[in-house]
Amino acid sequence: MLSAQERARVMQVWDLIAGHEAQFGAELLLRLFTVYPSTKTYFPNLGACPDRVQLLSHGQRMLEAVGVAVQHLDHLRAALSPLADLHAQVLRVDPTNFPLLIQCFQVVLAAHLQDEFTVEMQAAWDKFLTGVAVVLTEKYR
Ligand code: ZNH
Repeated sequence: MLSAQERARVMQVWDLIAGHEAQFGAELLLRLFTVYPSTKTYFPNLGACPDRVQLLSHGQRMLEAVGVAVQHLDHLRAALSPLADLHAQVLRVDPTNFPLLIQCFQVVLAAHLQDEFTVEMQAAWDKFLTGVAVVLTEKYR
């Protein structure tokens, strides 16, 4: 669980992203597909030749879900339950992909926010995203 200080840091970072979900999300996906090409196999419409409009639209949906998680830090499991069903039962994304996305997310944040994205913020954000990934992958069993 996140400490009060970690929560504050997660919120602080989210305030910098909010309103730019599509751009951050598109960059995240492009980075994920480029650095870890195997992740493209899950996105038949998007991975092969990433189209800017689709990257923005899927990126926005993904980041909006992250925003929902930020608003429900105490109830991640309940808030993300439908999304967990989708990833486990429909999309069947292998859980090993989540740490790859988390890593790319942090690089995108660092590239944008630079000195504003402090070591402490990265630590809090890593813990938060790992919590989200745990919820999204726990219905696989
Ligand atoms: Zn995911 C989808 C989120 C991870 C793959 N996703 C999705 C969506 C969302 C999300 C919101 C949409 C839904 C609807 O529409 O309903 N994800 C998310 C998050 C995360 C994720 C938050 C983390 C953090 N995913 C992921 C990964 C992968 C994926 C890692 C792989 C690699 N997803 C996916 C897919 C899809 C999704 C494939 C589908 C797409 C379409 O639709 O096309």
